[in-house]
Amino acid sequence: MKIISLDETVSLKRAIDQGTENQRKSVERILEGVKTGGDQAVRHYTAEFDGVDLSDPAVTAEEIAAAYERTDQETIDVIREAIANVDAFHKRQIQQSWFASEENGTILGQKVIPLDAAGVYVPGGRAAYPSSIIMNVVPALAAGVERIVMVSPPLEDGSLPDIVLVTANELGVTDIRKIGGAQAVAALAYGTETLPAVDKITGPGNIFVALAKQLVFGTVDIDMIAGPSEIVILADETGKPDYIAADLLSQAEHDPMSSAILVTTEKDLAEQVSSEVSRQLETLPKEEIAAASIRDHGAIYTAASEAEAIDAINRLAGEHLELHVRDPWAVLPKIRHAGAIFLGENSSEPVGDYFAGPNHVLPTNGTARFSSPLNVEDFTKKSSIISYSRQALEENGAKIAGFARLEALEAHARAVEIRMEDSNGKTDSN
Ligand code: HSO
Ligand code: ZN
Repeated sequence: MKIISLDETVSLKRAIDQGTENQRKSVERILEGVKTGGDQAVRHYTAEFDGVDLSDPAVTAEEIAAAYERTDQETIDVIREAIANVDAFHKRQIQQSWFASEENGTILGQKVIPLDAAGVYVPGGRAAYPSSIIMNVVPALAAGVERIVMVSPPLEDGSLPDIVLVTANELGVTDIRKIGGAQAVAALAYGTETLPAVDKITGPGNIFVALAKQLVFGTVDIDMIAGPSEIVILADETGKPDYIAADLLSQAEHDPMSSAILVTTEKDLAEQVSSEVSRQLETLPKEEIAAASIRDHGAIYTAASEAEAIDAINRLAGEHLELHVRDPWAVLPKIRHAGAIFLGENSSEPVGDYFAGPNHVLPTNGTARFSSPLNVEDFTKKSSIISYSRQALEENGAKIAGFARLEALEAHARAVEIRMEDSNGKTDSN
C-alpha cells in the first residue's frame, strides 16, 4: 500500500457517477414508458433487459416454500438472529409523538406518522446481499410502515435467489416482485395497475437504478445515492497489523472503487500493515477486486501526532471508522464525522455489516458530514400540531396581525382579527 505522510489533500471524495448520456436517456425512456404503459411496459422491459417474459412478476407462496426447502437450517437461523439484533437496535430509534400544553390553553405538538408504503430495491445476481435486505426492511417495519414491496430483477430462469425469498419472508415481507432496473423504480414511484405506488424507495442498485432513483425523487422520497464502500482506520502503537490489514481488505473486496485507508502515528505499523495487506491479498477469492481497490483508492497516512491524525479522520468523514487505539472511548468525543464508529480491536467492521444491530446503510463519499445511517426516522414523517385557545388568540392576535401587515398580507391579518372582534368567540380552551 502507498504510505504517505499527511498533508492537506486527504479526502475520500470522488465524482459521483452520473452515468453516460446514453444511460441517462435510456433511463428517462424507461421511466416514461412505465408511467404511461404500466404493467405491460414493465413486462416488456423485463423481457428486454432480463431476458424473461413474466406475465405476472409477483412471487408466489409456492416459490417461497420451495426456496425454504433448498435452504439449510443454519442459514435460516443466522438470518433470524441477525434480524432480531437489527430489530432490537432500531426499536430504540422509535420516536414518540409529543404534545405540550401551556397555561393559556395552547397545545402544540408533533405527531409522528409512518409512511404508508415503502419499496425496497434488491440488486440482482451476486450483489443480492441478504444483510442489505434486512438493513433496508427493518427500519421501515420498526417505523410502522404498513406496506413494504420488495423488487429484484429475475434470474434468467425467471426466479429470484432462494436467499432473497427466505430473508424477505423471515422479515414478513410477502409482496415481492420480480422486476429490476429503472423499470422497477418507475413501477414503485408511479404505480401500475397491479402495483400501487409507494412513498419511498430505498436500497442499492446499479447505475440505471441510481439514475432512476434520482429522477423520481420528488414524486417519491429516496434514501441516498450511495457511493462505493469505505473504511478508515485510526491506529496507535497498540494496533495489530494483521487485524488492521484484514479489516482494510474486508471493504476493499466490495468493489474496485472501494477505499481502504489507515491513518496512524506509527511509521513501523504503517510498514507492517502494508506488507500484511499484500500477504493476505494473495489468498483472497476476490483478490483482483480487493487489489484494485487497494492500489487505486487505498492509502496509509502517517501523522505527526494524534491530533493531526484525528483531524484527517474528520476530514475524511468515512463511511466506517475503526479505532484501533489504546483508549478508543477517549478518542470518541473527538470524532465528528463518520457513518459508523467501531471501537477497539474486537469490533471488526463485518460485525456491523451483518450482526450487531446498527444499520449498514451508511453515508459514503464524505456525506457523513451532514447525514446519518439509514434509520427509523427515514420511514416516518411528522405533522405539526397547533391548538390555540381563545385566551391565547386574544393575547397574541394583535402581534400576529401586525406581523402579517409587515408582509403586506392583509387577509392573513383579518383572519386573526375577525375572531378577536367576535364577542361570541368560544371562551373555553378550544
Ligand atoms: N459494508 C457494506 C455492507 C455489506 N457488507 C453488505 C457485506 N454485505 C456497506 O456498508
Ligand atoms: Zn461490507
